[in-house]
Amino acid sequence: MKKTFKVLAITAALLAAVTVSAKDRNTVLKVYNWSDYIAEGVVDDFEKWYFEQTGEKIEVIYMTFDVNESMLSKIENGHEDYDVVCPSDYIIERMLNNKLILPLDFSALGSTPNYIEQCKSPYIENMFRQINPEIDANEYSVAYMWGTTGILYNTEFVTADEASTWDIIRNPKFAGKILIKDAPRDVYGPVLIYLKQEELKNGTVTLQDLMMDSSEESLAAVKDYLLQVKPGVCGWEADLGKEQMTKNRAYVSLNWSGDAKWAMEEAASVGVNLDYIVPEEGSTVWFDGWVIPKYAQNTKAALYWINFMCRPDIAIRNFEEMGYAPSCGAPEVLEAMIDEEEYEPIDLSYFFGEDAKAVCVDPVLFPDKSVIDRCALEHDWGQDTEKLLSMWQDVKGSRAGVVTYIVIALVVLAAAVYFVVKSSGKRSRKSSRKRR
Ligand code: N2P
Repeated sequence: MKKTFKVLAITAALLAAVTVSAKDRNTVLKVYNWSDYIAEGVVDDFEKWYFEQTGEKIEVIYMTFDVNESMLSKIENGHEDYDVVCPSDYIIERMLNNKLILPLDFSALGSTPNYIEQCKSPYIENMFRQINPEIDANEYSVAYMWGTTGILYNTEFVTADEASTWDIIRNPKFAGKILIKDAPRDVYGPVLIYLKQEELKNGTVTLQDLMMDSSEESLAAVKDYLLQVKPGVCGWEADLGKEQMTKNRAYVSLNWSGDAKWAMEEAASVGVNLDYIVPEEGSTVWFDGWVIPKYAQNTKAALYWINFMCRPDIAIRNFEEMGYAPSCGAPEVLEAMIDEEEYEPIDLSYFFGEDAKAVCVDPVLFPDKSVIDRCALEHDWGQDTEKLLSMWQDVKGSRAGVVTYIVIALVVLAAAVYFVVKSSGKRSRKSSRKRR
């Protein structure tokens, strides 16, 4: 999303939020999505399409977040009345556990085509079943985008060998040129996988075990590792990192595959070469899915929104502008991904079905099965999430904290000196007037 568009969208959302209370809630749809996660014009097109389908007017209030946990807190603690939100897998799991989301009633679509059904991919359905072993997340959520977590790197300064291990993020050779995603779980997972690589190899732990591991010992080990990483980090970023990479301001970025894809294309257009690897030790695979929170007030329009996002042409538009892989397994989506001049054939039958045994698709977005097999799904930690968030603050905040205190102390000191000098100046002027 272009910056000006983003500013306009935020301003419009704020203005709309102020006036919404006066409006009939059935004519308003409150969408809460990740930033940089929808193509320009799609929101307007939804409003038109909704009217065509239902004969009812709808105004979308589109709001964005950058961090899963802050989005969740607005709903969990703030009971905000968003109608449709887009959390990641482990947050969907938590929302299911805490009964924060409503089951989807597809019959409410009436005679409108059901694009959700047409979009189904066997892989996505299966992974969604794994989100929560007791409740089938497919009945509560529809995947939007998905991907892996890996290393985006500048091929002029970094070799594929160097980028194929998570150890690269503390490699002193790249100090000052390393970006880390400001997403605690997506950093914790890969670091723990790296630290436990021997145990993974000899089979004493599995990737799945590590995704559930919130033990004090593992939290301390990851914290210790991240404190070694920190001196080389030039930014903990939610969205800006991809652009920094295209401008050569950083050479290594722990990032999501979709940001990597966007950055690789932008960079290529200005002569910068970037590539993306899922390190050999293993990683996480993530899915963001639409859900209707229990405090929603317009569940009908929310369902229509989810359906519209699955319409293949909309899924393709969102992918083409944002770079993230759509979770829609429709043949039109596969067709749009194929580029025989650019990519080698890979087996994507796991995602698109038997016809996709050898298709020329970008492996950054749709990795072949061997990469998927070394990636695991994150799981909710329940109460222990707090421990992770506080560890994350400690790691990111410690040095900045000291610097902040020093700056504050200097400002206070300077102000004190200024007032002392000023008042002694006044006193001496007064006494010299008296003397005259
Ligand atoms: C895009 C956010 C992507 C979220 N700005 C990945 N889980």
